[in-house]
Amino acid sequence: KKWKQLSRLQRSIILFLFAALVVCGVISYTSVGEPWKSLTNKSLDDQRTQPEIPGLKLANPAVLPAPQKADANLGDHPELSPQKLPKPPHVRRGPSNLQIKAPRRDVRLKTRHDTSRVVEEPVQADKEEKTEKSVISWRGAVIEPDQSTEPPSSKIKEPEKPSSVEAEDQKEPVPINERQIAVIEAFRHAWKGYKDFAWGHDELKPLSKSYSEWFGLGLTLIDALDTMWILGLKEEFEEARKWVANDLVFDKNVDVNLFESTIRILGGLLSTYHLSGDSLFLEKAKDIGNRLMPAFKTPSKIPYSDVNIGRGTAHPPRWTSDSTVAEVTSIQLEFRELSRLTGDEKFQKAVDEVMKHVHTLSGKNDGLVPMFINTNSGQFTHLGVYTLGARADSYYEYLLKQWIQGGKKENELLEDYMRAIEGVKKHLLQRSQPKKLTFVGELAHGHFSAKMDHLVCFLPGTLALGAHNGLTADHMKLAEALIETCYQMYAQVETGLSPEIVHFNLHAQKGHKDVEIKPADRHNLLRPETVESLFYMYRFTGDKKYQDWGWEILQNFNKYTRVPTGGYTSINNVQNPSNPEPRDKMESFFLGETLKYMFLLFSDDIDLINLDKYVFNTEAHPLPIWVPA
Ligand code: DMJ
Repeated sequence: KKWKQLSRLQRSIILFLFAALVVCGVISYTSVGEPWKSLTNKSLDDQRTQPEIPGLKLANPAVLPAPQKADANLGDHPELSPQKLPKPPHVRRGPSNLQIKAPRRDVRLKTRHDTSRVVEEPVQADKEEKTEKSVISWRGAVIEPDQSTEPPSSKIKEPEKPSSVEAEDQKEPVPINERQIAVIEAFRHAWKGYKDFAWGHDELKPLSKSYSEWFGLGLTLIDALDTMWILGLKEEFEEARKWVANDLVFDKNVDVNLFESTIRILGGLLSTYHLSGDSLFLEKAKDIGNRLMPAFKTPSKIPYSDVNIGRGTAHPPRWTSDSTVAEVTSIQLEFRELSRLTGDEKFQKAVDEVMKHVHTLSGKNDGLVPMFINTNSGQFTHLGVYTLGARADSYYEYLLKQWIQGGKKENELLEDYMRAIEGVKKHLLQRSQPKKLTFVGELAHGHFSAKMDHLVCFLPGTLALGAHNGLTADHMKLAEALIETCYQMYAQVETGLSPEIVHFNLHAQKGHKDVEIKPADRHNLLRPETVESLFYMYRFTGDKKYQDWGWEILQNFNKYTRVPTGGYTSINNVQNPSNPEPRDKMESFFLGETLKYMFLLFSDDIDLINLDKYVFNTEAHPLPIWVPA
């Protein structure tokens, strides 16, 4: 009745107000019912949930996805956690984190003992993409970051995000296979020994169930960090991370070898930082990097071999003022990367100066370098002896790898590398009898020696990497010939394991193989070089024989070097299968390199450390390639 009494205008106003109220109500209901709409407007920091690992730092809060609980439905293998599907970030800064990607599926082992089956678990991609939660995750490992990390500053130009990353994010990850599972099992066995008897110490002595110290810095643990990440061993990684956070102290009155601590500790920390995005590792890398710098305070700026990292003093070995050529020229990848990450140019400057100086030195023989260099004069010493083995090996490796790391612009490095390979062809290559294996010998004052260190077996992999990066196809041919030789260094021996050094027969003799072994050389230290090269060869050719050769080697390591109570041991005699004479030592590179390269060799996933994005240091720690702008 009252409504009818109202004028037309009054009725219209009331209707309008009512309509407005209805519209407002709908809007406010929508924003409560679909919380992601309002979340997207919040800052990333507001969206973060509490991290599970205290102190785990996020490398770059601005661009990495926020953490999410990742422990639902872990099944038999909580360590191989299912990965959630983070929305791929479109901009990446700071550490490359090129391996932090958004897999569309997770791979889990079905049971601990059933090694023959691998189960793929579909991830509800669409559903999860709608949530704003995500994890820093990569392969099997899922690590939840802390909120409070400063992004690493970088005055030096940062690498661009490789163009393939977006496409790669859409790819299905490749399931791990039986052979990779066998590597995980071997790693766990080695780790058990280290954990039970040598935790926090440098090396495991698996037979005496104790340890040895070299620098007293938990060398094996640090060397193994990125291997655990790559193998997806989350629990082991977290436990080791805790040790790094709470117990790794560099302020110690100890002498360390500059080269060994750079490639194993600095390299290991940097690569773990890149893979995990956890700034703890960058902080530790900065600390050790700074403490190693006194080594460069020499009259020639060629670094001393040893540094006291607590006192800040450095010195050459007691008996000489020489340093080893390989040692002073194989620390560059790590120090250059440290400069890029910290913005502090002093690290790169120091190591670049060494390379520039060595580039100009006389005493080379068609690009081949002597083994020693004097820290006072800066000149090569002990001229006339040339090898690709001990004391020179990684000089050649790092020429190529620095060139790749720097975006293939530093021509002097490439020139020196190309010249050196020509030098190898001209002076050091020969063929053995009866199998006509191509091998790399040594030259001493004009005399050729048919001696080849197992260390030289890095070369096929390096040659293949060069060819992959556009260098001459000849290098690939040579790589193919040399990897066959390295394999024969295993296959022609009674245990199927290579000795430290072989001598090749240059003349056919009845009943003699190509490979001869002297009693002093018949030990095996669980070295990685052949497996490393097999990995490169398989990546670049897809020829399964390289995987099969690596598989044979793994089985022989298991047969002759595995210690039942945990760990693997170096052996003294590869020629005696009934008593290989265990030496009671597991070198850190067995976990840092040998098992990592095994796992990668058996993988068919080229994005499992993509070689167009990463370059491995000489201790198998992957560092990002800086892509030119
Ligand atoms: C490792 O420390 C490195 O690979 C180095 O370049 C050579 N020696 C060992 C492994 O054999």
